[in-house]
Amino acid sequence: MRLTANVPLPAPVTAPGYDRAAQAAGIVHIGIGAFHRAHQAVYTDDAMGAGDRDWGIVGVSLRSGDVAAQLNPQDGLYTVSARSAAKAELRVIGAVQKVLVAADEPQAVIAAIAAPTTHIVSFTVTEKGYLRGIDGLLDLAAVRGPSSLYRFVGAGLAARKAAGLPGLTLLSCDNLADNGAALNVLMRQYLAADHPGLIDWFDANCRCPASMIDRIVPATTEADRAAVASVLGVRDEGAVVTEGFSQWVIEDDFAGPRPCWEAVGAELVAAVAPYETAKLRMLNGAHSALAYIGLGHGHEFVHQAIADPAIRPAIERLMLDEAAPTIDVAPGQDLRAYAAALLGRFANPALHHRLIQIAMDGSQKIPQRWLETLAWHQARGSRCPSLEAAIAAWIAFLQSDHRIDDPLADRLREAAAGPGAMVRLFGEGGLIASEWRPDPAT
Ligand code: CS2
Repeated sequence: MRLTANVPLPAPVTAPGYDRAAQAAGIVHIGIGAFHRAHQAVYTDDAMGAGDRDWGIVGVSLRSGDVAAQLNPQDGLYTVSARSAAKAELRVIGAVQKVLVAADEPQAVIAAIAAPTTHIVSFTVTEKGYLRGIDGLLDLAAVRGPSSLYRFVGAGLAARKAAGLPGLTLLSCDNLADNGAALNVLMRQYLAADHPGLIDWFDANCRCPASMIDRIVPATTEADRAAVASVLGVRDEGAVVTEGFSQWVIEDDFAGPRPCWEAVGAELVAAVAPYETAKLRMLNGAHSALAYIGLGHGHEFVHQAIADPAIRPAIERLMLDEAAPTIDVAPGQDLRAYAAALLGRFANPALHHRLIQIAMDGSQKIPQRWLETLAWHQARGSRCPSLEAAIAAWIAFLQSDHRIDDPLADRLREAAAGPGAMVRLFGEGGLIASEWRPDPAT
């Protein structure tokens, strides 16, 4: 038996506290992976539970039918398990109404974006999903391909304009530097190529707020699904497992209505940059360093790598001595406390967060996680021994027998082989655009 709206839930499991069937869909979310289900969908479920209405989510997968096959037979329902060493809290989330697979039903995706009830299109498509070339600009060949969010959003916006409907908020929830402005620039580049008549309307009617999103969400395993089934009494193919911690800081710049997320823990602020930069350079920067250094030491999980006395001090230095000084903090933002909290989160033994999951797509992650910090120090004549060790560990990873899961995999392997790898990767005209220049002797 599967989890559905008709299955009674056992007492410790929290159920949606509102009439799901009565809610209109106000959000289309593109890239409905585990991260969205454990983070933004939970805030939206909480907002509807607190009395806000009509923020149902239509999820979209661009290509894979996996999440649709998990959630559609379950009426969109799934569980979130928040795990620490001490406890696991289980709740059922009701915010997702259905999942569309864009490759199979492109018109349904465009119709959802163009629906009068839709006010927000949000994204968790990962760094590579924005289809930027090495120069950071939109890869115009890739945007015409099957993994392109742009075609669907462009067609949906064109339909809204033609119908005289209001514009939309396009909300990036990915770990890009200045994600809102980045999406805005890329979207305008796409419109200039395929819908030039839409640009003025887009500028006048749409908004792309920045956001900092934070919750550690390892890929769900079969053991996780079995543990959830043992509590629920039925199978939940869409189950996600995460930590107790969750944070969302959003630039308060919306084109129209939005859920009252601030009533349920999100922070709506004028400027996200201090939080986003701290998160990218400290949390994600440490994560990627733990991944490559940890794998080099034979570890499998984040909690093992951070417990290793040969690794932990370098990670502390990376956060406090290398990343923290580069951040222009907001009033009241305490980076020492932030680093201490991050060390505690990384140590969570109940999460089983695989280093190899974090190691994927290094070419897309390393610029905002490491290179901006390195460049800041280089401009001031200081060095970053921990980040330099992390770079060396990445190169060793590229030279190793590990499968390289990265859109630039073949070119990275080639560039990393043999002496001079640093310069081929990060030097003038190298594979990774960088303001930081490695020592030519390396
Ligand atoms: C991780 C992130 O996989 C990765 O690259 O660094 O997914 C990280 O777990 C999240 O950003 C935490 O909010």
